[in-house]
This record gives sequence, C-alpha cells and structure tokens, in this order.
Amino acid sequence: MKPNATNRAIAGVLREIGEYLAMQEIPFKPRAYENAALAIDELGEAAAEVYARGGAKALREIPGVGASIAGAIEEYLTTGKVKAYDELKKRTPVDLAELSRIEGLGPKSIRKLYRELGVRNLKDLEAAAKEGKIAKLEGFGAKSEEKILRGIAFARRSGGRFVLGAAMPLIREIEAELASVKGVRKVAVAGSARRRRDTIGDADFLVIAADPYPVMERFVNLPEVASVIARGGTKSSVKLRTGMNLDVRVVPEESYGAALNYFTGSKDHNVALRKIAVAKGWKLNEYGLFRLGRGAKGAEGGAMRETRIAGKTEEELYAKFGMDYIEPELRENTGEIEAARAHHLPKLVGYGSLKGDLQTQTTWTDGADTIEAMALAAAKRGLEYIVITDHTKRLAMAHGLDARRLAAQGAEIDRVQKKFSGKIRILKGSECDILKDGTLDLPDEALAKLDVVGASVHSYFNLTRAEQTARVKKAMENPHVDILFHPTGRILNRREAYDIDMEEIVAHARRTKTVLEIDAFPDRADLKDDHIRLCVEAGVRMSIDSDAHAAAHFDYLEYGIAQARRGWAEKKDIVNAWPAEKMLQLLK
Ligand code: DGT
Ligand code: CA
Ligand code: CA
Ligand code: ZN
Repeated sequence: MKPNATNRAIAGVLREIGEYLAMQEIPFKPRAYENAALAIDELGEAAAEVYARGGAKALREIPGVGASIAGAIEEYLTTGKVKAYDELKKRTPVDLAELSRIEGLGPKSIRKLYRELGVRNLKDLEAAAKEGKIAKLEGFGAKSEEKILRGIAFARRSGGRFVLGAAMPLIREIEAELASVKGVRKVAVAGSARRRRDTIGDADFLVIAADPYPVMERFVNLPEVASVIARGGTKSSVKLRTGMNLDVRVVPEESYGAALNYFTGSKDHNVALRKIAVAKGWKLNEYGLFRLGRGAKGAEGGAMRETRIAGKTEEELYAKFGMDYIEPELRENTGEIEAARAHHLPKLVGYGSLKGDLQTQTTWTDGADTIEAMALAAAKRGLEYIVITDHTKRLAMAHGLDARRLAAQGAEIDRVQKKFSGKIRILKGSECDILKDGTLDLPDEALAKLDVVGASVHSYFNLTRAEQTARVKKAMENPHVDILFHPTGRILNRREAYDIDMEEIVAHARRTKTVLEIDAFPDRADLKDDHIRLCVEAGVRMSIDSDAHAAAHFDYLEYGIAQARRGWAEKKDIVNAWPAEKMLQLLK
C-alpha cells in the first residue's frame, strides 16, 4: 500500500496513459482516461481512502472510472506502479512532457511527428522544422511549421521554467508529505517559489531532521518522481514527471535560519549580504553568521577563530545586520537591503487581505459557473464583494454580451443579490473589449449603468508599439473605463506581451485615474512585478483580480497578492484591499 499516492499523482498517471494511448491512435480509450483523470482531480476525498474503504468496487463508483481504469488505480495504490503505463512509455520513447509544451502540439500530432519524422524531443522537432519537413507533412503545412519554430524559440527563451500557480499545489503536497516523515521537525519551501517569482526553475526544500535517511528515502520515492538525479546523505535531487526538478537538503536546527536564507536567495541578495558581512569582518554562509578573530593569544599568531553570532532564524540574522526583516518576495537586491537598513521597507499588502474581486466570468460567457455559484464561492472565502465582468460581443467565441444581454444580466444580478443580501455584494461590471481604434465594444450608455468597467485587449496583438500604446491610452480616456485588465496581454510560456510602452501607460493611468489590474490568473501574472513597482512609485492604484472562469479559481488571488508584494505594493496601492464603498470612491 502506498498511502502517499495523492489524487493529483493518480490523475497525472491516468492523464499520461491517455496521452500515450492517443499517440497510438487508439480510439475512445484516451478520452476515457482523460475523463477519469478529471474525475479524480475533482474528487472530494482521497482515492486512496475510497479504495481502503471498498476496494476496486468502490473505485468503480467514481464517475468515469470503469473496471480497467479502477484496476490501474488499484495497481498504482498497491504497488506504486502501473505496468501498462510503463510499457506504453517504453514503446514510445518520446518526451511527451517536453513536446506538449509547444503551443498547438497535442498527443496526436506528436505521434505523427514521431512516426513520420522520428521526432522524439525538442531538438529533433527543431531540426525537422528547419529542414522544412514538417511543412510537407499531411495535416501540418508551412503555417504550422512556422508556428512550431516560434513555439520552440519561445520555449528556449522561457528556459523550461514552470508557472508558479501551476506548480504550487504540488509543491505544497510534497511539503506536507516530507513534514509527515518520522523525525522531521520542520520543512520549508525555499528558492524562487518562496520568493514567489511568477515562474520557477525548480523547487527547493529545506528540512530539519535529526536523521536525514528517512527523508531521503521518502523524497526519492515520491509518487510523482520520474527519475532520481542525485541521492546523497543530506541532499538529493529528482525529476518529476511534469519535467520539473526538486532539490532537498536536510540541515541541523542551529543553522536553519542561515540555510533558509541562503537557499531562498536570490543569489544577488545573498551576494550583497555577504559583502556587508565581509566588510564587518564576519563570514556568512549556509551554516551561519560568524565573527572571525584571532585566538586568545592575539596578533602573535593564534589561529583564526570563528564564533557563531547568528544562524538559527532569519529574523536573528537580519537583526545582527542592523536591518529590518526582509520578506522573501523582496529579496532581489533591488533596493531592499538599503531600505531594511534605513528602516524604510514597505508594509506589504497581506495575504488574505483582499475584500473583493473585480474580475470574474460566469456562464453568461466563457465561465463554467453561474453568477450564484460564483457569489457563493466568493462569500465562502470571506470576500465582501465581487464584480461580474463577462466579455463583450467582439469576443464571439466566448458569446460576448451586447448591450441588450448585458441589461438582462443586470436584472439577473439583482435577483441573485436578493438571495445573498447581507452575505456578499454582487456588483455589475464588464470586461469590455478595446477595439482596434481604441474605442470600446459597448456604447457609453451601457457602460454608464455599470458599477465597474474593465477594458482589455484581446485582438490585434501585432500593432506597432506606438499604435498599441495610443490605442490603449485612448480606451483609458473613456470616462467610464475604471480599470485596464491584464494590461500587457502576456501568457507565460505561451505568448509574449504585446509591444506597449508601459511607462507611458502608467503615466497615463495617473493622468486619467485609471486603475491597472494585477491579473492573478497563474499564467498571466499581468501586471508583472517590475510594472507593479512602477505603479507604486507613480502613485497609480491597482486591483488584484482572480480573472476567475470557475468557482475554484478564487484560489488564484493568492498569486496576484504575491506579485503585488514582489512589486513593493502596500494596502493603499490596491483598491480591492478596501471595502466596497471606499473601493468605488477610488474609481473614476
Ligand atoms: P530558479 O530555481 O531558477 O527559479 O531560482 P532559484 O532562486 O530558486 O535558484 P536555485 O534553485 O538555483 O537555487 C536556490 C537558491 O540557492 C538561490 O536562490 C540562491 C542559492 N544559491 C544557489 N546557487 C548559488 C550560488 O552560486 N551563490 C549564492 N550566493 N547562492 C546560490
Ligand atoms: Ca529553485
Ligand atoms: Ca534548485
Ligand atoms: Zn481578458
């Protein structure tokens, strides 16, 4: 029995089996595995518990789980392996994880590229595309070849990094898993994940335990592990099936603070701290902060002696330097060390401090849940208000609203609001498309009736910098437009921001009193940290919105807060850190 096979791990294996089957061009089965994976993902309890309670029979009662899939789950729960999966994987020596990161490449096209051109990985793919072989392939053509080449260039530039919000749930599961190992006193996530960068290269864990052996043992046997890169006595590295690497280090309690500081980074922050230490005649490393001095005999040649002066906690470490505690999100050596010495660090907007969410979509357009379901979920999370901001008509794919349907939605919101009176305020809003010429997709009379108007670009990403900037500035000048949603349009690992002069936009936001959004949807993180800092410095207000397309997406607010903190934002900078009345006053 593998009690540590989480639903996420099981779903991951099922999904991959589905993908491999799809590559074999086997009909129906891939979809069945994909559906079962979804069902396991959304299961209200651990599949391991379902199995413990009623065996394979109970597993079959999960929607979408038939006899053979129940068998695979059972095999995985009891042996930690699925033979069919291992065989499929052996038969198709293709790096699915790597190749499916290229936009537009699914299991079927990957299969075809493998069969016809022998493409196994990114390198093969690039060679085939450069030789013009993909253009000649049936069902591909010159356009897809070009797109693939662009996708590869993009994957290279983004350097195989992982979106924080996509990786974090698994990182937290693993953190809890390591914390449950016998003898473990403490586990911390360090590195860029602790600093909350929008993307991370790998995940770093720090553990305090008297005996590192069981920690290493559990770590290399985590169910998500694809291969062990290195296993040592106190540190190890593994590669997960998602392609991400994990590092773990076990440290003794007395150097925990110094180790946490070291492995949290950033490297630039560490280097700057170490320089200060050296100037004081100290030494700083992952084991502690030490004073260096001659032995008792003094200058005549007693051996250099090290005295530990700090290391158990980070607080103690910064205090020894005469600095205020520096939150991990700020540790990039971009002025935080000077500010900490001068006791001028910002009081960062707190996690869990948002009172509302100003961008949410519903079943009226491309959202998965009704106004009511969204309101209920938001209220449960303690939000005091949400704004319903469905798309407008230019986005035909999402069934965008015209003025007539927007009015009908308003009536529906009034109806739902009655049910929720005293629980949550449901405000009327819109995510109104900015047209090519900078005018808006709804008439002013329609916008005037709304509580909050967001405007955003979903088309003509390829305008010149001057054109794009002028277009967006024009939309900001509309007196009804309160917020510019996802201001740069980037999608992490998929699409570059459109070319726009953000310094101009920030200055214009100040002139027109337009709020700039920090879209918290994990692969957007838009505004990004540097832009947020520009806003803070210019006194431009921001909102942190989930851009939820389903009730579960309110979880994403956390990632928006994280980026706001990386941009040095305080509560005063964030309009929805305030109650509804004050927030509405802060708008135009
Ligand atoms: P990532 O993984 O690329 O998103 O970024 P980090 O910051 O997590 O970097 P990683 O995983 O290579 O190393 C974790 C931390 O360990 C890093 O933030 C600082 C520390 N560290 C690693 N290598 C060095 C080094 O050569 N010098 C110093 N001072 N610190 C280092
Ligand atoms: Ca890292
Ligand atoms: Ca690392
Ligand atoms: Zn949008």
